[in-house]
Amino acid sequence: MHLKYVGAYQKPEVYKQIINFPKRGILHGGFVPKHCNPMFSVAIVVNYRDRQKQLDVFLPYMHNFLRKQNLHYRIYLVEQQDKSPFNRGMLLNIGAKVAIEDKFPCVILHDVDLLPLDAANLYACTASPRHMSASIDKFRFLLPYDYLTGGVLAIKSEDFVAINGFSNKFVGWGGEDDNFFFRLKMHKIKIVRFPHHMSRYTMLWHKPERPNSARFFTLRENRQYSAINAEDGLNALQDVRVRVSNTPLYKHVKVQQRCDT
Ligand code: BGN
Repeated sequence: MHLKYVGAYQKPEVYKQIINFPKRGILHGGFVPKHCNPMFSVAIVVNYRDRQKQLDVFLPYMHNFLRKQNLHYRIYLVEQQDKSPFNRGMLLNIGAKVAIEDKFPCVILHDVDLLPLDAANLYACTASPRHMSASIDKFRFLLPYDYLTGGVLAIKSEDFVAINGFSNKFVGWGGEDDNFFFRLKMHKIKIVRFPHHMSRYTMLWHKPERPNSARFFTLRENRQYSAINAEDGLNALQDVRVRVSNTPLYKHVKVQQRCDT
């Protein structure tokens, strides 16, 4: 099939790398195909709190979807267990850190309310970070803006480390992904996308989150004093307690902030 890559949709170069994997065919929070050698090792890192109904749909759907792609993959469910405002950036930092310590060369940062609709949407990293959820039903399958990186993003672990992950300062809804784009830009890392018809997702319904009004300020501050980004991110996760356990369907990364208010 001839694919057209238009505008924000560029032809990506695929990044092939595997790591040692556990026994084939066995669920260990993930999967290794039985009948072929996988070309990709991928950690799916999911930020989560209190969305049991969505999780009950997400997990079986994703395992079915991913198993068909013949990948070596593992799902990391990163759960914020304290009552402080939700911190997506911090959770993704912690989940990615655990996955990178497990030697995964590629992390896919994934919201729990998004389900991929196209089998061709390969859950693997490209040479440049790939924004995977470019076409969501909630946004009438249109990309809201060109530099959006929220929803689902595949990024090589080395790039995630190079930009120091996400800021930990965006609490509540919004902004952390825009700052993430700014971090990529500062490091001259461009994002790519698969074509529209390979990037469709459906969003599971939930009550709208209340946007955090401080996000404008934090975004501006991080832009103005860009050195902040080097001190706030993957390298600044001291104030959290992290416990990791294994379940058949995911590796559970439980997060509790020490200064819980
Ligand atoms: C944007 C949010 C993103 C979110 C997308 C899609 C902000 C920052 C304001 C300048 N950005 O508006 O975080 O992923 O919508 O929902 O709120």
